[in-house]
Amino acid sequence: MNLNKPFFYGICFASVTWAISLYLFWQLSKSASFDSLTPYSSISTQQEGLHDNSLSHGEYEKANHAKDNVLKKPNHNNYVNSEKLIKELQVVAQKPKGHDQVLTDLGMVKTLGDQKIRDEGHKIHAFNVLVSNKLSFHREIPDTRNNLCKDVVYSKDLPAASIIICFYNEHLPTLLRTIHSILDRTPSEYLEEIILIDDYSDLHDLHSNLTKYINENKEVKRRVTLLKTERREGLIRARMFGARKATGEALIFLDSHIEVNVGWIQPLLARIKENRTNVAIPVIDIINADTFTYTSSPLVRGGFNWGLHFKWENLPTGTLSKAKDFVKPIKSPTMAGGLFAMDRNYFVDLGEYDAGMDIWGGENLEISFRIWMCGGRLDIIPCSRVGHVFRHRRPYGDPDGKDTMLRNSLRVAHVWMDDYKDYFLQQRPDAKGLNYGDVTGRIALRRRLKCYDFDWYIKHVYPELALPSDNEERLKNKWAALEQDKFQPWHSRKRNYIDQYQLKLTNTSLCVQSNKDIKTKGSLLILRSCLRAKNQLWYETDKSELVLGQLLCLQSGQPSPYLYKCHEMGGNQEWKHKGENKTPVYNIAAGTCLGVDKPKIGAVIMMKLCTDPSLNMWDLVR
Ligand code: UD2
Ligand code: MN
Repeated sequence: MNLNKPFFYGICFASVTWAISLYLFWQLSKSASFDSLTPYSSISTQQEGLHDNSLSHGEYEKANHAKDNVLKKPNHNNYVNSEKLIKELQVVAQKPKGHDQVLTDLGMVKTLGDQKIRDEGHKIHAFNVLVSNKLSFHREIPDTRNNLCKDVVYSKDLPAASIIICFYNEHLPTLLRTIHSILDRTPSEYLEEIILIDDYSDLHDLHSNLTKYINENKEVKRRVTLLKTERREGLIRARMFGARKATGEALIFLDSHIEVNVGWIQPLLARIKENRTNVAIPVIDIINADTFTYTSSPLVRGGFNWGLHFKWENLPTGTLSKAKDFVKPIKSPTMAGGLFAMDRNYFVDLGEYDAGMDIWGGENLEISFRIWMCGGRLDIIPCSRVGHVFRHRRPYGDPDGKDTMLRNSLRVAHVWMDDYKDYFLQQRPDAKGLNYGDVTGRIALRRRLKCYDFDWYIKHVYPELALPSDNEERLKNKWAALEQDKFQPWHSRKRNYIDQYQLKLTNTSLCVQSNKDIKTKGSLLILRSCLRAKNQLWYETDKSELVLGQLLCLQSGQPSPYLYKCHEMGGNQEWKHKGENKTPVYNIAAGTCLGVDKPKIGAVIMMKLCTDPSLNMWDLVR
């Protein structure tokens, strides 16, 4: 880069000043933002806020049918059972010291080089590699188990596990953090081995760098076996490939971008030891894809809809009525797919996976139906917690461009669902005529295992599932059973405003205003002459959101921020400033600041490097 020296020193000076001022600011505001890791912190004010990505209920249903489906985060709003007990028992996780400061600072884009790493990382991995690159492989995460879990004593005599992790083009530091979290938090007597399966990744140097890392680290080398498939198999066959090499008594499947929490493995293994046909799922905590903050997930269970998309749902009424219910296994009709523990021989006896399935999707419902219908059971284990990076989109597809989720789901429907498959086919008319390959082997398996039929599964395992044929009365009862419609005190919870001001560009009389009406989602922001009007009045919440006219939140975007429904999940709606005049306004997820190209009326507000003080300093006009 051709930078002249004064300019370069100027940038350095500005970054240092900016970093110091942010640090001071966060020191001051630490206590105010401290509870952002508690389960109650992400409770939205409205029912619509329920689901991830600020979708309304209708939009959520639509998104569930969207072709490019990704696994969505479980949402804290799903808490419905015995509020008081939950408050007492559910963790208020303590953040490791300095947690927030470290994370926000790491996300800051300080140079054009940072920007490039961030943007390219987003394209390939769909998460913030800039932050992940800088985090320790051994970082501390909050212990999100409830207090009762901490007192449970498990037998020492537990089966040892082979951990199977397949990956395609995974971000190396994130994968290494996955591995180290396992090595750091798993007593060695329970860890038979970690088997990594590189599913024919084509990312430059990934395989060789990983091989080198393993060879250079004794402890890693002793525990980890790295395999590579001979062609891109997809996660289903790649997992089977790994599982067949495993020697541990138990198998634990994990994704390649996770961090296991304290004491995660014992409750899973203990559950398998009770009965070899028990399949155990940890609670999947949330690692924010924008910031890598680790937060606790609520106790919810797995369900599905008739588009055969997995969904999180409320626990049935009464599931959490006594304290001990918070450590007991929770029956789950389905699993999300990525993280579960199972006896190895039972996995084989039950027919592994459907090897006719490609790349991604559907295998989680297939194995869930198969477990329940063929004599096993599936439970979520509240005392085992594993964090997973939930992405907003899947950054890869099928090499031939097929919709593998649809094809795989068709196989599920034809093998396992009997007449109920018609509901799926009605939902997905585009599945008609699609070649789903040969399923005779899987039908023979079902016969050999003498499995119950799908009607049994619906009636005994998932009676709460709404059927398209249900009348209004029956639907109401089913929803009531899941407490979906009951009074939920937090729905009336007000957003907590802590400040209000106009954002005026320093040394001008121009303020940030919505380009369109303040009710318009997606509206950009522009500079206008300052006027004490609703479309210039920002309300700051205790979650560091900026809500224009108490309606929509300011959300970072590329290249410009815009107004969007408040999702209360932080990240792209989380803004930091010094609380006084001449402050940058920094977005946590973007790592950049509010700024403009020129200080003139009509200039569009953009996300800019925080290091250019002339066009990104703001006065807070209260
Ligand atoms: C969820 C599951 C995931 C899987 C999927 C449905 C969790 C936390 N994750 O989606 O495990 O069950 O639903 O199929 O429950 N991979 C390969 N080869 C490929 C594609 C993916 O090895 O061709 C790896 C990938 O690197 C990752 C794992 O498979 O480690 C799961 O993929 P994902 O993270 O994209 O899936 P996710 O979490 O959206
Ligand atoms: Mn994943």
